[in-house]
Amino acid sequence: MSDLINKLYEAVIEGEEDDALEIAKASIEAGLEPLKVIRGGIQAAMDLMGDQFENGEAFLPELMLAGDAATLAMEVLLAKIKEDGGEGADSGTVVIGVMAGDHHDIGKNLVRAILSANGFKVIDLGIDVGVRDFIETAKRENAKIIACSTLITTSLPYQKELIETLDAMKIREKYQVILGGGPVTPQWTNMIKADGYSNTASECVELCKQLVSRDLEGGAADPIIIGALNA
Ligand code: B12
Repeated sequence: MSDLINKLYEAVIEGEEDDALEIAKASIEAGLEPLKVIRGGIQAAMDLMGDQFENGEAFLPELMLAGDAATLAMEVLLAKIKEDGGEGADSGTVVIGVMAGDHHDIGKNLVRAILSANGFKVIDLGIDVGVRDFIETAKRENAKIIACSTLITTSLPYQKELIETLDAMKIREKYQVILGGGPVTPQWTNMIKADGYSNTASECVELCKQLVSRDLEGGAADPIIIGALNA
């Protein structure tokens, strides 16, 4: 792996914001592929921090510093992904957000950037988004896809509530609801009758492309599951 990616990995783990930002910029100047840098330098570091936090080897202040360093580095890499993607064809509108109670937005931001770079119009509602906000925005923006991110187990029930609310409003068939984030599994996606799941942001592009092109005239279809590591 590139030396710069290793350096970014270390800087994120150490929570060194300035270093992480400079290394991310240097990786772009060196012509490294931004997604590869994100996976090796940021996502891998965040996974390690998550494991250490769970095992009691790292604590919340360290997690926060690492999260801040990751966010800063990610911003420049996301800008590069967007720039490389250009305008692209209009693939449809996606409303994205992090479920109520959850403030983790690094993964959601990555999904947003990659979808935009691939021609989707993405309306980003940010973090801690209520069910009604998702639905009202999707109606107003004439979106076809509602993308729900969550990293904490306690926010999972809001994904179920979103689908039940669409059902109760009798507008379920108008939207393809897709799910992602750590505690989300294909089983959960099936159980709450969502329309799709992908394990990573890059797989989400294929997921959305398949969903916007599928014909639902015959009624509800099985969810599309892509890259399900935890299946
Ligand atoms: C960074 C971090 C933080 C930062 C968040 C900074 C930020 N701006 O996001 C801070 C320090 C603030 C934080 C706080 C907390 N955290 Co935290 N955090 C993490 C950590 C280490 C990394 C998350 C991350 O950014 N990963 C990198 C990104 C790129 O990956 P990702 O989010 O998984 O996204 C990818 C895919 O999931 C997918 N994806 C994501 N969203 C979507 C959406 C769709 C539609 C699709 C298709 C795909 C998709 O695509 C992405 C890219 O491929 C994780 C551990 C981990 N390994 O996940 C814990 C973790 C998520 N946190 C955890 C906890 C417990 C907390 C706190 C409750 C701690 C506390 N006691 O206060 C608080 C919660 C605050 C809140 N209300 O949200 C637990 C959650 C356990 C659980 N299952 O409920 C974890 C798993 C740590 C652990 N192992 O215990 N955290």
